[in-house]
Parts: sequence; structure tokens; C-alpha cells
Amino acid sequence: MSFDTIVFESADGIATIRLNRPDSLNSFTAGMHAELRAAMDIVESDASVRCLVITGTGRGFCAGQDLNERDPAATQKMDLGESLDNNYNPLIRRFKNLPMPVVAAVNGVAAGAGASLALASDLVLAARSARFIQAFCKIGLIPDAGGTWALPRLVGHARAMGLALLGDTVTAEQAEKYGMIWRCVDDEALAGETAALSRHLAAAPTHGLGLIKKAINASLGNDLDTQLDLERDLQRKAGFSEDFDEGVAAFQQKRAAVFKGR
Ligand code: T3D
Repeated sequence: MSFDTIVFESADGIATIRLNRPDSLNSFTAGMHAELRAAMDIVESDASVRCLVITGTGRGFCAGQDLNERDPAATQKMDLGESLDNNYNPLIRRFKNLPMPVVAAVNGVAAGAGASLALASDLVLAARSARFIQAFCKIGLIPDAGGTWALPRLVGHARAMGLALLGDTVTAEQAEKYGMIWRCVDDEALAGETAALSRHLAAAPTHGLGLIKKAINASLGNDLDTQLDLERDLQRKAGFSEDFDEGVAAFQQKRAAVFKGR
């Protein structure tokens, strides 16, 4: 399927969505949201996909909402709650609920909802020259697309509040130190590191990884008893998977496991 605002590729168990509006730092338009919905439909319905990578073209990852789609002089004000309901929130939910790892390869600046999209991914690799900016406060908005959920969980209350209220630039190195992202890598290493990580994940026991994702995402909202019950329920499912049988058999036979992802 060909798209105008994104590039979608799928091979060897890895689906890649590359935001592709480099002249405006891959900012989101209504058209891009529609294409992202279509790409996510493919990812969710193709059983051969075992890892999703999101990245950007050019010098930006994503600069959030395309502000040229907003008209400050409009007499009929746009309802931004509707924009979140229709576009941003479903996308973030789909990333979170996807039963496989989502890797963000942050190749450049991630601002506004672009930063939120990166932080909604399961593992974030960022090029050393990339930066994260909670740009919302500079235009009278609040961090959205899951930003107010992710930030305090990743960096703690004090830093989340500072970043959200001030909109300071966080370099990729700082982001790694803060625990906001998985790793910062040299710019020229980003593509290779992303390929190696996504290949590793696509060959792993995907069903189990999907359950791990569910458990970790639920944990900060649960008390210990609830989380223990959830672990029991998810482990029950994991224990019935073909990949668990393969993992144990490979261990016993002292050979590399070949997981099918189910
Ligand atoms: O509205 C709703 O639906 C609610 C949801 C909102 C979600 C949000 O994301 S709100 C936040 C929106 N994003 C921003 O406020 C960020 C705006 N951009 C910037 O602050 C800066 O561009 C950056 C800090 C991201 C990067 O700065 P810099 O100096 O590296 O690049 P630049 O020169 O500012 O940008 C390069 C080009 O991209 C430039 O176009 P030009 O002049 O070369 O033709 C710039 O206008 C364009 N661009 C960057 N961000 C956006 C954009 N065009 C449209 N919308 C953008 N968000």
C-alpha cells in the first residue's frame, strides 16, 4: 500500500512506519492520522508482524500537530478535545495495546505530540543529536497524546512538572540519564542499532513479550495484590503458548530456540 505522508514497509516480521513530511519536521496532519490508522490496521491484522518500528524522515522525528492546520483567526473555534478523541488518543491506545514491542527510532527533534508518540513506544532509541521538547506550554496547551501519563512515570513528578511547565529542550543524552528513553546512540549508529534491536525482538517469543508489555504498563496503577493476580493470569496464558514449550525444549536440548511468536 502506498501513502503520501508516511512510508510503510513490512519485512522479516518487522513493520516500519516512517513519518514522511520532512519539510515540516513530520508534524501530524489529519491526512497523516488517516494514513497512520490504515498502517496500524495492517500491522494489527498481519500475524507475521512481530515488531513495529516508528521513525521519521529527514532531520526531525515529529514536531507534533501541524500548526498550519490550526487557524487562530477562525470565528468558530476548533474543539481540540475532538482532535484528541478522533486522532491522537486512538493512536496512542493502539501503540500501548499492540501485542508486540514498539520501537521508536528518534532520528531528530521530537516535540509536542511527537515527543508523546515516542514516549508511548516500548523502547526508545534516540540519535545523540535528537531532542525532546514538551512544546505545548509555549502555545497555551497541555501535554497530550499520553504525555501527562508517560512523563511522571518515566522521569518522576518534579522533572515532569518542570519539563511540562517550561518546555525546556531535553537532549537525547539527558533523556537517557533521566530514564525517559532506553538508549541514546551516535547518529550514524541509529539505523544499525534499530535494525539489530528490531530483528532481536521479531525473533523473540512475541506472545510472551506482548504479555510482559501488558503487565509492566498496568503495574504503576495497581497495588501489589492486584498485580500479583494479573501476573498469575498472564503467566497462565504464557504457559499455554507454543513459544514456552519451545523455550524449555531448546534449553533442555542445549540449542538455540526458534520462536514462532505464538
Ligand atoms: O491541535 C490539536 O489537535 C491538539 C493537539 C496538539 C498536539 C501538539 O503536538 S501541540 C504542539 C505542536 N508543536 C509545536 O508547538 C512545535 C512547533 N515547532 C517548534 O517549536 C520547532 O519547529 C522545533 C523546536 C520542533 C524545531 O525547531 P527548529 O529550529 O529545529 O526547526 P524550525 O525551523 O522551527 O522548523 C523547520 C520547519 O518545520 C519550519 O518550516 P519552514 O519555515 O522551513 O517552512 C517550521 O515552520 C516547520 N515546523 C516545525 N514544527 C511545525 C512546523 N510546521 C507546522 N507545524 C509544526 N508543529
